[in-house]
Amino acid sequence: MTTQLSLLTPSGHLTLGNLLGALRPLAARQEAYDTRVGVADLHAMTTAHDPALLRARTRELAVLLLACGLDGSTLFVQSRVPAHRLLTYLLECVATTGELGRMVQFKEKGRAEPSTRASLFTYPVLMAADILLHAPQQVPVGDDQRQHVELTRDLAQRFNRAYGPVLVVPEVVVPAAGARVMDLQRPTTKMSKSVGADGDGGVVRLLDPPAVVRRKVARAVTDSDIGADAVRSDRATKPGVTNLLEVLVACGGSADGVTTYGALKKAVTDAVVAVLDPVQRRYAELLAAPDHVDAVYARGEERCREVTAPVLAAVERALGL
Ligand code: AQP
Repeated sequence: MTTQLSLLTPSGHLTLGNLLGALRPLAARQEAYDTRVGVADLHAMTTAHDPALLRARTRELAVLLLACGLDGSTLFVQSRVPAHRLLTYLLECVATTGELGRMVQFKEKGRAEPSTRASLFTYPVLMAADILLHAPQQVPVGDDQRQHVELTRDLAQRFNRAYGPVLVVPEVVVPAAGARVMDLQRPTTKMSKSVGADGDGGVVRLLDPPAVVRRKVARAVTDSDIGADAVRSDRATKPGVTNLLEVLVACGGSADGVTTYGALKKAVTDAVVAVLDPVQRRYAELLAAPDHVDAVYARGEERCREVTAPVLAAVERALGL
């Protein structure tokens, strides 16, 4: 059975973008694939972090993955599968500082800062370890992560050439028109969970109550078009309206007969609230059943330790350890 793998970083509260772009497609395919979904807590430590907040966000994300219907998947918290950290160091012995220095995200996020953590520099290697340990044949990626998956392929190929054919070189696949939800206030930027509370008006969180969703959608940026055909998609000239239409359709609603921005926002609010409602109900039930959540993750982590151990052992052997 083909493996599909996805890790989500607990860098904030999950958003509607994470649900529509990642969790829902994963859940839809979880029976057809050996689906492994991880909470990437180690990835949330590449910039200054608060341990208590990291722990709380990790737990929230873990519970939300279940609430979003991923009960048919192998769920795990990355730090509880030590092979991820162990393989990272071994791959750092294959990666070069030159190629890591060329990673766009490192350049953008902090190369110039003397206080930049070394882990921000090496995190693409951790990501490579995440992927190579689980040996998926294909890795679906958005544009922002493509460079990191290319690095993963390079490291695997270099390793195999130098030390023997141990690692599965994954193919990069661009997911078929996956939903890409844009920020409601800055509709040319993707909706992101790490946007702080001050800029959070454009970000719909999975745990936002209906009144908050209504307020955020009501304030969503549109444009000053008041023509009879104002409600239409055009990413270049009407990014806000286009985003609302896409969210509406992705949430199962329809824009048929919708002619004003007010009516569009009402339809979007209703559709989003209807999608979030079962997630929020299930989340509340799971909060009352912490032992169940713990058992699911303990089982998933045990399985991950089992399936990753032979990969790590083969790498160690090949390297002469
Ligand atoms: N706006 C979005 N629309 C569609 N899909 C999205 N994803 C994220 N934002 C959108 C998908 O969710 C998964 C989360 O991966 P991640 O936790 O590694 O972080 P990310 O991709 O960088 O997502 P965020 O929410 O924007 O986090 P921060 O703010 O920490 O950078 C991925 O599958 C991603 O494609």
